[in-house]
Amino acid sequence: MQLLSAYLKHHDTDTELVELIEILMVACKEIALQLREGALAGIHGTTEDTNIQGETQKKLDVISNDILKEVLLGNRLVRGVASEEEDNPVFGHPEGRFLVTFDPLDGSSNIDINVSVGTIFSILEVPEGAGEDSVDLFLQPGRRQVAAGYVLYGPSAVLALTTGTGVNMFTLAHTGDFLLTRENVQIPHSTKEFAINMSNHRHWEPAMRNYIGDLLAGAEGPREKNYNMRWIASMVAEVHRVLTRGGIFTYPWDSRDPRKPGKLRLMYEGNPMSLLIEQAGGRSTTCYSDILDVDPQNIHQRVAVALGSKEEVETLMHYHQETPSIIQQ
Ligand code: P6P
Repeated sequence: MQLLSAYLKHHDTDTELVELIEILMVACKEIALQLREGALAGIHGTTEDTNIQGETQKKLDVISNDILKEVLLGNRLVRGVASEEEDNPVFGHPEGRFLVTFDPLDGSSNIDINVSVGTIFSILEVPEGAGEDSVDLFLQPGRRQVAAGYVLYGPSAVLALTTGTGVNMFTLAHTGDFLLTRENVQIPHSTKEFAINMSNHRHWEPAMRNYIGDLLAGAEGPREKNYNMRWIASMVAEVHRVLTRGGIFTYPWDSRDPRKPGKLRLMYEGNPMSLLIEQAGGRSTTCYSDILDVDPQNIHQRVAVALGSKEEVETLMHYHQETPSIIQQ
């Protein structure tokens, strides 16, 4: 079994990027340890605070965020970080080459019920000729990411990582090492499994209602096959399932708050997950266009997401091309 750092070096990964990924994993190992303690550590439950998203912060959201900030901002390679749990980016070394965005503990509403959660991360480079510390340094389209991945804290802790030449998975061993357990992950192009929060059905665009309705019609319907459904309410677990066996995961626009393009955040959920999915031969879109091409306007902006098996996502996009959108631009 190959160690993470040996694998990356063997594949000629930029040595400073390898160093950054290694320290990211130091933080994720600490988060995994805190999670393993569970209720014993007295860190379940919520704080009195809400984040910029208006979500009540779980104690472990804050703990995970602090671990990542401390480890990353303590390294000379890191110019700054942006987090779901921070109103604004936090800057570190003025000469730092990299910017890191992250959702420190995605799916944290699942912590108290002991269901899988994860850390999602995205690595960008400081643009050539960039000036002062500013949020603008981060506002780069997802195709500019130099690396992206997540650590899923499930029955085992698994890192899924891309540095732009495919997706590989590494499992955290009891020794504290991440060992290669899946190389060059490829998503099946077709699927019979979809993931969506069905309780929002009445709020979706007509195109999404038509698409899902045809999946539910099964073999007797226009798709001519029976589908299965999953919904874990942890994007990291959903994406891991899609990378592992195919499928489509979608959190589309809905009319509950028509001004919001979607629930999920572009810079530290949509973009990193989209790079992984594309690198594994899948497709990741807003339902209308590729997420990696979205031009970010603000660090916490939201995005509609439909990602997974290429043929299935392209079929969903076709439904959206055929039916006029009701979203006010
Ligand atoms: P809902 C978790 O809060 C999250 O951001 C994603 O991880 C997950 O896919 C989604 O929201 C779940 O949303 O509305 O089903 O609770």
